[in-house]
Order: sequence, then C-alpha cells, then structure tokens
Amino acid sequence: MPLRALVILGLLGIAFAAPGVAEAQSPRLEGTVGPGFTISLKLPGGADVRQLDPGTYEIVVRDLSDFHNFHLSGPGIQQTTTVEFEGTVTWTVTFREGRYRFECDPHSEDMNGTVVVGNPPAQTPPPTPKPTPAPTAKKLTATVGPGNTIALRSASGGHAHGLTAGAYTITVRDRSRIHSFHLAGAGVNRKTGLAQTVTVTWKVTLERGTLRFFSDAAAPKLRGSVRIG
Ligand SMILES: [Cu+2]
Repeated sequence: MPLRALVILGLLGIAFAAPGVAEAQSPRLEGTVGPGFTISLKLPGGADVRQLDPGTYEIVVRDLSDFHNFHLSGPGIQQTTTVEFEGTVTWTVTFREGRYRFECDPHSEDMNGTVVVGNPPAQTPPPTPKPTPAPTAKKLTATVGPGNTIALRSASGGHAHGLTAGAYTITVRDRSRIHSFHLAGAGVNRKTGLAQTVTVTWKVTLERGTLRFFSDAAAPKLRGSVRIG
C-alpha cells in the first residue's frame, strides 16, 4: 500500500476516535413514589414534568415504599416497579408524541400524574351518555300497631294490590313495642325490631312473586300478602 493511503487511513482513524462521536447523554428525569401517598415525576431542577419533547430519556425511579409502585404507561412505554419493591431503578425510555400517565396502581385514584409529549391532538371528550331518566320508585306505606294491626298501603291509602315488579320506596311505621313489621318474599327480606317503635324508609326492588308482611311476634295472626305481577 502506498504511504499516502496509509496516512489517509490513519487520519480517518483519528477522526472516528474524536470526542465528537461520543453518544450524547439522554436527559434525566426523576420519578419518586412514597414514602407517603405521593408520586411525582420531576426535572433535575425539581419542577414537575408536564410537557416533554419526544425523545429518549433516563428516568431514575425512587420507589420509597413497599405498598406503592411507580407505573409509567403511554405510547410505546409500559414500565413499572412492583408494589413490594423498595429501591432505585433507572429506566431508559423513548417518549413519542402523545399522553403518558404515571401512577401508583393500588392508589391510582389519588396518586397519578400525566405528561404530554410533543403536541398531540386535543383529547376529544368521551361522548356524554344520554341521561336515562331514573325510574321513579313507587311508594308504599307499611304500618304495624298500635294494637294488633298490620297493613301495607299504596300511595292512595288503600290496601296495596295489583303491584308490579320494580323499585319501591316503602315508609315503614312500626308503632308497636311488641310487634315488628317484617317484609319477606318477592326478592325482599327486611324487618323492624320487635321492642322498638320506629319510622324508616326502605328502598327495595320487588320481584314477581308473593310479598308477605307480618309481625315476628304474631306471625300467624298479624299478616298479609300481596301478589307482585
Ligand atoms: Cu400507592
């Protein structure tokens, strides 16, 4: 090989070894979870990370609790410490344009944060569900006492009959220290206490069948029933 060629190769070798070729360091972020009920992702200066440019980052994750975890997810990233783990790990991750979330899984309702990377399209709000009118509960009145009386009445005051399955609000007036008002059957089993007088409101869903009502102190005598169709 002519000397000139060797010199050129030698120069090239020096050029490739030059420091300009050394890999640029990825920006570093700091994720922390615990020891209390806190989670954060911060820039080295201590500011919360809210917006990032797309690219590769190093995240130093300090998981300071054995009942929290640090979980980062979003486009192309799914990284987590385990709940039991306590310690420091370093992840190298590549953020793309989009939205990312970090959270503690067992407490994600309260321990979470989001990071927007690049300029992702605005989030379209989920379609608002059409409000379905809540079925209006039909009303009944139940009474036991005073004395040996028991009744289940409709809103109009007459004895309840011709009832259909569905939601009911039953105002129960137990006016006897001897009797209870006990409602059983048609998918329901509720009662008031024997030795107390009380007025309570029960919200129940009656199913088809026979709805019986009675006093536990005198079941054979103080009782009635209604068909639920
Ligand atoms: Cu947690």
